[in-house]
Amino acid sequence: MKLIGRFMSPFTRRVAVSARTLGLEFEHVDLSTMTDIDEIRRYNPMGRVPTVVLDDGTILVDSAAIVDWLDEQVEPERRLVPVSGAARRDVLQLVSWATGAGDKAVVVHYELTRRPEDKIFLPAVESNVDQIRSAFGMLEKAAADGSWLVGDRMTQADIAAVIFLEFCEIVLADRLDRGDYPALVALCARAHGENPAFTETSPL
Ligand SMILES: N[C@@H](CCC(=O)N[C@@H](CS)C(=O)NCC(=O)O)C(=O)O
Repeated sequence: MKLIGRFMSPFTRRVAVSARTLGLEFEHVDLSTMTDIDEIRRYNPMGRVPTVVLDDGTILVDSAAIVDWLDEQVEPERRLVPVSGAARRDVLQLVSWATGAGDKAVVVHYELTRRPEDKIFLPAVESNVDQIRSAFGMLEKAAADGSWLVGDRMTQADIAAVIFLEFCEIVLADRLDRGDYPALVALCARAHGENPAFTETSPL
């Protein structure tokens, strides 16, 4: 399979880390929505990443649909989202806080980098940043006991929390204070220490 998108896109990076964690091979097609839009549209008419092209030519879009497909390629007990019950509910809920923060961070990033300077609307930026802080506040509470977010192994909740926090630290810079999220920062260190896919896909 091919994975289209740069690892600077946290949604693309989440797919890459998930695939590597599950031991699934992919060819990385390192295209940017800023500079390679025509090429991306050859795979995805909307020109968005991540886009996955399966070996039979099937196109998958949206990281949620893609990581769901990845999970289905492995035995139920290895899946990054537990198959049922409270653990599944909790993982999906925590992923939603993380991807919600990611959606807002992409909005802020585009507002600050893709608009003429005199058209940037700072009140909207600050309101989005507030929402991002609230989402990480929820994840910080879940991380407070110092272990994986749900159960005793890394799940999609940990992958999403780490990747979207690291993305926000890059694009929001001094608008996000990592000192406010010590448990999440510890989770990032643990994830990098136990799973090389995080460092191998680091956007920096
Ligand atoms: N909900 C989507 C969000 C993906 C997304 O926001 N991708 C951004 C890059 S990080 C993108 O393609 N931006 C270009 C555009 O939307 O036109 C997912 O989970 O895959």
